[in-house]
Amino acid sequence: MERTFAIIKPDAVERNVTGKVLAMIEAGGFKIVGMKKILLSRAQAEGFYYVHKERPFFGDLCTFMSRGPVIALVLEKENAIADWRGLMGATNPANAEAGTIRKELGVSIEENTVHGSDSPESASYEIPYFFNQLELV
Ligand code: YYY
Ligand code: MG
Repeated sequence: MERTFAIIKPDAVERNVTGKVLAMIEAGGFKIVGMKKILLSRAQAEGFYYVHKERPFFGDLCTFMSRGPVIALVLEKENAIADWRGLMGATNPANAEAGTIRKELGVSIEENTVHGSDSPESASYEIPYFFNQLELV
């Protein structure tokens, strides 16, 4: 079994579609082993996305991610990291495949509804950024 880290981003929480995302996660065969609602500070968003700190979109991304609450999740499944990236769809919802979360619910390349770890290394950073071991069940 593999674990990955996911976020339901502020655009989805604002539009009351967290339940739709969670239903797609469960229908996709993922077990939710950790879940919490949190309002990130600007500094916490910057720390989470530090790998992108030199990118031109970094400032806007951190403003967006801290503008309202998010749902942080740890998902478990065989091949969870790759399978969750597949269910999310391409970064830009306009390029995402039908049936993916970003295609169905995404608004724009920035407000693209969900985050997912892109490798075991990023999952190892992102999961403990949000959860301690007692919160993963
Ligand atoms: O992993 P993923 O979320 O699909 O994309 P990343 O390349 O890691 O970028 C993180 C995040 O940054 C993306 O979900 C939206 C935002 N972003 C953006 O606003 N504009 C871009 N040109 C690229 C990414
Ligand atoms: Mg990424």
